[in-house]
This record gives sequence, C-alpha cells and structure tokens, in this order.
Amino acid sequence: MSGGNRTALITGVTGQDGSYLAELLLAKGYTVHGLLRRSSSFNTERIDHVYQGPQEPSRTLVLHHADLSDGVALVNLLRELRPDEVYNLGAQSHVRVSFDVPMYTGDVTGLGTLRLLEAIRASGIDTRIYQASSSEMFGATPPPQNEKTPFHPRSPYGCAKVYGYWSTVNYREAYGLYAVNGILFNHESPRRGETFVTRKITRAVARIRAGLQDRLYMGNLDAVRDWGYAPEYVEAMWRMLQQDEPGDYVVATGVAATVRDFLEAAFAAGGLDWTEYVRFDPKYERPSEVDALIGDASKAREVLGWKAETRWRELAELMVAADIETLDAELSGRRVRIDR
Ligand code: NDP
Ligand code: GDR
Repeated sequence: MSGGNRTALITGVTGQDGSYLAELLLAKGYTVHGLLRRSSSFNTERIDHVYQGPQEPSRTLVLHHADLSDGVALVNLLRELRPDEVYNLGAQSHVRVSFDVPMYTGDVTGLGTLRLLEAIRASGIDTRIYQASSSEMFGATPPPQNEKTPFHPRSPYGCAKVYGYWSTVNYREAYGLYAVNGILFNHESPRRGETFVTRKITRAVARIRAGLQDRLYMGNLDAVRDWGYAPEYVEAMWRMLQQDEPGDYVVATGVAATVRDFLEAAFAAGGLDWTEYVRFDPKYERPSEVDALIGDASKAREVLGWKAETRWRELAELMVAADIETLDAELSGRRVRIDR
C-alpha cells in the first residue's frame, strides 16, 4: 500500500525512531509534518538529510514548533494540518533520568499523550493515532511478555507510559478513535541517543580505539534485554495503522541478552577485551531496576506479517562499525554521514 497523498504528523520526529519513521513515510509518498520543540541549540541532526527548507515549493517534510506540554498548540496544529495519521513518539524517554525529573516525565510522557488524544477529539478531525508504548510497562512482571501480560512499572517513565497506554485504550473505547499501542521492546541503531546503554558502549569502543578514552563506567550488567533494530520497528508502527481494526501489539525479537553480553560482543567487534576498560559506578544504577524483558511478538507476526530480522549481536557489530566510521570522519574533518 502506498501513501498516495496522505499526510502524517510525527511527534518526536527529531528522535531516533522519528527520524527513521519520517524516512519510511516519505519513501511511501506521504507528506510528513514533524513537531519540533524549541531548543537553544540545533536539535534536527537526525533529520537534516531529509529536511527541505521553507522556501522549497514542493517540500514533503515540514517542521512545526510545538510541545507535548502545550495542549492548545496541539489543538491548533491538528486543526490546521488535519493529518490522516498521527504518530506520538515524543517523550522524556530516558528511564534513569525519569527518577531525577519524575514530574516532568509524568507531564510530557504521560499527560502529553492525553493532551494529544484530547486535541484530536477537540479538533473533530478523522485521524488514526499510534502511541509509542513500551516494554518498560511490564517492569517487574517476568518474561516472556505479550499483550496479555500485566503491567508492573518500575520507574516514573514506566508509570507515565502506563498512563499513556490506558488513555489510548480509553479514547478508542469511549470515542471510537482508531488508536493503537505499539508495545515496543528496546530497539537501537547508530542514531540511538548516546546515553542509552548500547550506544554508550559502542561509542566508547570507537573512542577507546582512537585513544580518546581509557575507561567506561557502567551500572548493572546483569539486566536482560531484548534488543532489536530501530528501522525494522518503525515499519511495524506503520503497519499497525493500516489494519481494518485498531489493536495493541508487542514488537520484539524474542531473543535475550544481558548488558554484559552486549559489552563483550561490542568490544570484541572493535578488537578489544571489555574487562580491561569497564568499571562499575553506582551512579548508573536505578533505584528500582527492570531485571528482564523478553518479548513474545506472535500477534505482530500473525496479524501484521511483521518479524524482527536483526539480532543483538549483529546490532552490536553494526553500531560499533558506524561509531568507528563516524569518529574517523570527525577526526579527519570530513562530513559525518547520518543517513544509515
Ligand atoms: P528519543 O529519546 O530518541 O526521542 C524522543 C523525542 O521526543 C525527541 O524528538 C525529543 O525531542 C522529543 N521530545 C522530548 N520532550 C518533548 C516535549 N516536551 N514535547 C515534544 N517532543 C518532545 O526516543 P526514541 O526515538 O528512542 O523513542 C521514541 C518513542 O518510543 C518514545 O516515546 C520512547 O519513550 C518510546 N519507546 C522507545 C523505545 C526504544 O527502545 N527506543 C522502546 C519503547 C518505547 P528532542 O530531539 O528535541 O530532544
Ligand atoms: P532502558 O534502556 O532503561 O531499557 O530503556 P537503557 O539502554 O538506558 O538501559 C538498559 C539496561 O542497561 C542497564 N545499564 C545501563 N544503562 C544506561 N543507560 N547506562 C549505563 O551506564 C548502564 N549500565 C547498565 C540499565 O540499568 C538497564 O537495565 C529504553 C528506553 O529507550 C525507553 O524509552 C524504552 O521505553 C525502553 O528502552 C524499552
């Protein structure tokens, strides 16, 4: 199915997933509108390669200043754009940081979802909405986790995502909105934020090799995660909005690894032994940890025809290769490629 002359609005378009989703939708022929939050420095690095300036007459990616904390701005934007599809990817998305800024996280990640749903209802437009729900909602409930697994969040971020999840279900039930939750397990890429564990590791491998760093301080290495590849996961988001009926879906690889496993594989990919460089710092531990997340994505496979292809070891290798290439380019003054 192609985008034809369809339009989409993406909140969080400047983030990891937003950038891959924008690329996917543009390739399908959509006009993509992105919500841009005000920052004192440039925050569009991940989408600069697909951005077209405001003077471009036939541009298909348009950015609008707004914020998930500003409900009026959201109503105005929706009334003006009347998008066919809305993808709510905007969030304070860092679990550890959510313990430092719990109110802010609750406001943007939790209430922000409600503001967007209410803006759709208030503006009276006919649109479909995707909510970026998270495996963090399962928290302490043991794996494997699927759509029927009870939630037991372990952080302000997880609690906020549970609020967003149920608000999405409620607007579907109360107002007949085509609203879906994608319950995505961890997914990574060379565009992953530098303070999430995988990217922190792969970036350190590149810097240690280049002699720019000699230690890597880490928290809990025993945590088990189900890491997939972000470009594959945005395809699942899109498929969820193309079904006859709205529903909620787990998206995962079903393959588990510990943080230690990922460390070992990433350092080996860079020709290094991780035990020589990694040290523990309690600063990176969380007040309450999520010990193990392993997803069962059978429903996504059966209904959406979606399946993860890239596994964590391959992911570690491709992220290390990308970080080495990026650093080499930086050090030699060449332009750094982001379009991967
Ligand atoms: P990122 O942290 O890379 O991106 C988050 C995006 O949200 C950025 O564009 C950021 O803008 C934007 N944002 C932050 N605060 C606000 C605000 N107040 N108003 C509007 N936008 C805001 O996250 P990912 O791309 O990794 O994840 C996308 C979504 O999916 C998030 O909601 C995340 O919680 C969720 N998720 C992610 C998973 C993963 O493994 N990556 C797994 C499950 C769910 P800026 O660039 O200016 O900071
Ligand atoms: P997570 O991702 O909390 O699962 O949330 P993160 O990469 O931050 O942590 C994964 C696991 O690694 C352990 N860990 C460390 N984590 C970080 N960031 N830094 C460290 O130094 C470190 N040492 C050990 C953590 O304790 C944890 O167990 C991500 C985010 O993208 C969320 O937005 C998303 O919803 C979930 O994935 C699914």
